[in-house]
Amino acid sequence: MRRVYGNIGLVPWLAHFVVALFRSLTCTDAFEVHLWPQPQLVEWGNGPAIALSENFYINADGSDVLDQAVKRYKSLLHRERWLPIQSSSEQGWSQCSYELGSLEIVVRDTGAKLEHGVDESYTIYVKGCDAVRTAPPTALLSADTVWGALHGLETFSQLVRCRNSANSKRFIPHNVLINDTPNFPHRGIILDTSRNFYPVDAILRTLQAMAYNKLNVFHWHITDSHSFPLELSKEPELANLGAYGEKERYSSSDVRKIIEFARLRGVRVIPEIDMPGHTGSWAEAYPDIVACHDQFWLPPPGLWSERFGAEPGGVGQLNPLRSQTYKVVKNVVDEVADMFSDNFFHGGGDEVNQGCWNNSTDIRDYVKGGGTLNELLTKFITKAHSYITAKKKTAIYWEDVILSGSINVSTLVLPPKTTILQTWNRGPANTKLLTSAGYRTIVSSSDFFYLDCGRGGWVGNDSRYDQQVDNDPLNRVNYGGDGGSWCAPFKTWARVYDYDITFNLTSKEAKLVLGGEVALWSEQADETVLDSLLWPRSSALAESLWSGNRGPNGMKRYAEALNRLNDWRYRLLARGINAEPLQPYWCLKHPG
Ligand code: CP6
Repeated sequence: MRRVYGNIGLVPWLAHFVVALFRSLTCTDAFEVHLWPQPQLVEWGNGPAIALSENFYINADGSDVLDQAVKRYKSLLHRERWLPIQSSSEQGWSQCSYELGSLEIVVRDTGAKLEHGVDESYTIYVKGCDAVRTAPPTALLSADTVWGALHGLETFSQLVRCRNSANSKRFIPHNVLINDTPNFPHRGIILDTSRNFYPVDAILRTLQAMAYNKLNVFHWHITDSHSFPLELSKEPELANLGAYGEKERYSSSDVRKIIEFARLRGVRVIPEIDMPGHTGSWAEAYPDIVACHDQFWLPPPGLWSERFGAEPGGVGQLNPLRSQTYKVVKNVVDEVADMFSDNFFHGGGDEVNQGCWNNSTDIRDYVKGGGTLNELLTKFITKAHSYITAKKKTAIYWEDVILSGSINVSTLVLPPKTTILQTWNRGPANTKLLTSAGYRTIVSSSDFFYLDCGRGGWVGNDSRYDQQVDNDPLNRVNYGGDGGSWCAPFKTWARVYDYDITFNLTSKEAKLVLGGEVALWSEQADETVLDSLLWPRSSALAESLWSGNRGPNGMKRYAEALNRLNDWRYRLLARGINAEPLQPYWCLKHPG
């Protein structure tokens, strides 16, 4: 990856400081626009606001992706007459006597493929309307790749606003220079479409919202124990019997549509087939290859600890001793690898549970004969990994393949260092373990990035109310025995925003952190709550991974972020994304 703007750490801060000082001496503050995520470097110039001409157009050539993006943004710019939520004063407004006729886009390499590490940088320069005002203003967006140009178009759209509610004319601020590139190449969302089904258009809407936020990875947790919603021609019975119904499944043309919609917006789609754990749904078609698939259960009687000796993990795990297992797994991996164009493939590997495997007689015999469960997991992952690499894909696994609560760590599978591991337990401690072991790492810490947390499970322990509520653990709400949003507390936007995914790492270790993903596990979610669970908290991740938004002393600037995020939330609403509010509206009307 070519880094265009080398030292992006200090330069923008110096620039911000100088520009802020300068701005305070001019009377241009009334013309405020809010950008999200905050670009690395913005220089707000000094000068009059520039109106966009009514037949404003965008000029670009060369690529299909860019042509389509130009159409979308032309229409968005035409439709969206944004007035910032907190904008009231028009003091200090002055207006350029020329209008801005067009935005010119120049892309150096229109052929760059959308893949991990592709250059996403862009530069915007709106200039003209100087004191002399002798020539019409111009706007230029330049980028190395179309993927950078897409981000630039999004930023450009956020620069455009109205002056007041009485006038729908669009304006762009004075002389603006923006130099932008992300801090982390991998910025994503995990969506679990197994516990509850999401229609295709809910996924498309999510991809559109991701593009607005410059998020670039849709990690699609397609299958799990509860349902198998993916149609596969090599294994049709998996969805025929494992999906919730005729309509609750994705056809190959649905998948193509999702991937192409995402690609046109600069978003990669990474499929996850979770295995060997979390495969109960496979048993509808193949009961013989799935251990403990009959362990879906209703409480009470029996606690999880009595059944499995641990908290619930998966119910239904592929049996690594059956040769049929590998036939099915190879068919699934081969077809999914061909369906999805991205060269990353997520092979799952989380929460493998000893108790479940012990449930199978052949596994019990194997263990009696001196075999260990770790060997079984190693055998499974090694084989499945060879199917993934045979398709020229880079495998991602959950960290559990080397660190596990229920299986002894020291003897666990050691995948090759080309593999990427995704952490979800123990916050920074596990990121440290994975990166110090030399693995490239994606951070999805459940303590910070699990968007389903704090809404689920059972009554919960609160000793103040022991007399008033029934805290009997037997009464915990059941999810069918597999996983569950049992985490607490609810993760606020500020918590997502503030988490430093490279905390306590050496610079060598930090370089192995590719980025992060927030997760929406769907035991208690479907499309009715999708937008409000994802947004604007995923926007907080988006900015944190894009520019970090850190001050010179390393601290986050919540007050500043809050204003912008409030405005961004309302702008997302206007764009059709049902993002939840951050505050009472009153606070927005009484700033400061
Ligand atoms: N499903 C799968 C889940 C979870 C995981 N994998 C999960 C575990 C704990 C919490 C939330 C979600 N429901 N397949 C873990 C990666 Cl708190």
